[in-house]
Amino acid sequence: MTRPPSPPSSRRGFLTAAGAATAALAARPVAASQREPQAAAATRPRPTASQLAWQRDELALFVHFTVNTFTDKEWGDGTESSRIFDPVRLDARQWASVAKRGGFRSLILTAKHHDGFCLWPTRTTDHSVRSSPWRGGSGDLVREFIDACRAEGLGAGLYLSPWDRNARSYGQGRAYDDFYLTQLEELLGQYGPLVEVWFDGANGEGPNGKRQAYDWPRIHAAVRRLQPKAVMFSDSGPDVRWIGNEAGEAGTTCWSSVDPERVPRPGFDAPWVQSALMQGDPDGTVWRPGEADVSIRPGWFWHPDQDERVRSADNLMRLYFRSVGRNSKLLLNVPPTRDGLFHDRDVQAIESFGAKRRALFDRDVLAGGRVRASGGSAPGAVLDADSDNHWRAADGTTSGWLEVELPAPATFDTLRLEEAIEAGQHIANHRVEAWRENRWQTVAWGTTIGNARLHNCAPTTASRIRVVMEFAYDAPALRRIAAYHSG
Ligand code: FUL
Repeated sequence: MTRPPSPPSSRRGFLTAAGAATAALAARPVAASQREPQAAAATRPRPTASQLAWQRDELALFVHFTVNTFTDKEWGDGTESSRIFDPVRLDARQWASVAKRGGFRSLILTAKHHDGFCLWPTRTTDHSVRSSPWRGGSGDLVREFIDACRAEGLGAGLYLSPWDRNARSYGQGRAYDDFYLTQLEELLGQYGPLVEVWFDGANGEGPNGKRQAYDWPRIHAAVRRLQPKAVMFSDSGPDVRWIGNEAGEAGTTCWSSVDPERVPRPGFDAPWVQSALMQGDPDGTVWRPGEADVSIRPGWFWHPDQDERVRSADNLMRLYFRSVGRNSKLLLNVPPTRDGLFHDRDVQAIESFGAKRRALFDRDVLAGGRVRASGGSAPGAVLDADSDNHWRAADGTTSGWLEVELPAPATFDTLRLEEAIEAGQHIANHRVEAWRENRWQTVAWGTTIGNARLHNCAPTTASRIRVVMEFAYDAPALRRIAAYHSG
């Protein structure tokens, strides 16, 4: 969520460095005595059905495409001619089928970026595909995109930049609000159900040198009215929050609850914003899980000189561990080329990322084990991948453990834990131990779990492993414990 005047690259660099420092701090174990729960258990926030489904999808693909693709820029200034937009081989079905093969469950398209060029034939301006040579001026890229997502059974989302460097009314208050709302209503009303609406925080000057104060309450109300099941993304939600950096990394401690006062609106800047977004707040009053957006290339848009700088599949696996594996959702940007297709290198990286993930998580070595727990109900549910059931410690407890005993020793180097977050996120620390040399040895540990927590650990062979949770804000509940071997 880059904001002017900082150029995107410098902000990204700053955030990455700061992220490392935050992660180091957060890695310290939380002493139970230092954190007393402030929200009573019954009032702790919990996800809506849409927020839960959104997070369980884990992976979404971002598609940045506009006149910038043809001018080799990251931010257009709004003076670009529509005539330059001509992606002669454009095929949104390629985008969706690559996404599908890579294991992504939805795609989000920049229907309008800061330059104001609209990828659908809007009634609000001539600055759109209608005045471009593409499809003879009769194309609708949003329609093609949505049809392609549907054909693959994937969710579709749209990005409509509030900052518009082309619109004459930008910066004039109500006149631009009306213009923006009409665009939003076209997008939300004409293309069927959307899973996500993406609001960028950038708020620069328009063609008349003025800045617009966006009417967020009106914007949010329109989305709720027209797309009640879609989640709204921005720095400050209301449904899902930016993770605080463009490196695709959640904090090693990451709560889905937040204190809404700390980041009150999109584009808000203050020294605490990054850590508030990366880590969330265990005492937060609002459920607002994090989305980690990052590009597969250095830029958000395609630039010919970045074809050699596409992230590798291993790099994407690392990102997966640092986003999805830290209770966040990964939104990975893949920018189409001037042809309107993903570049071969990007396609290869996405497909091989998909293959690597499938191979790593193919066989849970704990399957078939026996589970005992410190108390509570249904411990065996944590080994059942096909069930939505979960183990929950007895009411009133704020700690617990689960032990899995296998018929024969198994080797693993990767762990996946899932908290049953339907009733909120409560677990503040956890440790995974293996019984070796006649004692429990810690193989991995951390703070929050949330929707998913992934750990790499040294290759370990054992027939008994246990997960210990020393402090939770309410009875700990786990949906899944799984272990895998990458070898
Ligand atoms: C930022 C924008 O300025 C970038 O161009 C990009 O769209 C990124 C995802 O968000 O705020």
